[in-house]
Amino acid sequence: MAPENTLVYFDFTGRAELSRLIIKYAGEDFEDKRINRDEFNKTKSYLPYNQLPVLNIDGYGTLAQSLTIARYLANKYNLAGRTDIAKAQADEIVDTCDELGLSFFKVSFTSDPEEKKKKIVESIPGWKASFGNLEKRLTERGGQFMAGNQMTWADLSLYNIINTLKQRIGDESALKDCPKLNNLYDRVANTPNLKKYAAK
Ligand SMILES: N[C@@H](CCC(=O)N[C@@H](CS)C(=O)NCC(=O)O)C(=O)O
Repeated sequence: MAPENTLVYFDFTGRAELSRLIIKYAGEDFEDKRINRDEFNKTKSYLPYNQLPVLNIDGYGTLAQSLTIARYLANKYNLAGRTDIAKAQADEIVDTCDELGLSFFKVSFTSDPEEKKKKIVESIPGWKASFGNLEKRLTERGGQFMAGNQMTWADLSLYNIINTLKQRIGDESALKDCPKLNNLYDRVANTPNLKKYAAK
């Protein structure tokens, strides 16, 4: 049977990766459609906000906005949090990681490591403190999961931002004093579905 959902984005992690991780973690089948600039330019005017990502949902149509898509998928696959408070806790972490991700994205095209370091320090105020703050939040919430004492999309969002830090920024010093974040990252990375996905 053809996959029910098609997630459309460019061929990089960016604003689609959290949704990809949710779907992969849940072990669901979906089409991970990655298009190039030319294809994008041809379809742009048909997109709700002329931007990607979009999720084409069988029987509904097109859903836009990366965090809306990810939240929809988290709810669908029981990864949004069980209570109102757990959901809000998860949203808080996702928003924090999203903000960090945007700021990382802006500097990640600089290839010279020294130049990149300079840009990070100049343009991302308190970027190291952000990981310290997340470590503190995780500790306050029991040290195991970011929200509601169970795995949620907030943990996947943390995994995603740490991957961005490792792969695009190449400076992991911000995680030096964050044992709980590192431990959570390892637990998420070692889940069978995500291990398989990362190996690809
Ligand atoms: N708020 C939107 C932003 C989407 C966005 O900025 N998409 C970019 C790619 S990361 C895009 O489609 N750029 C192409 C363009 O605007 O021409 C979201 O979170 O989905």
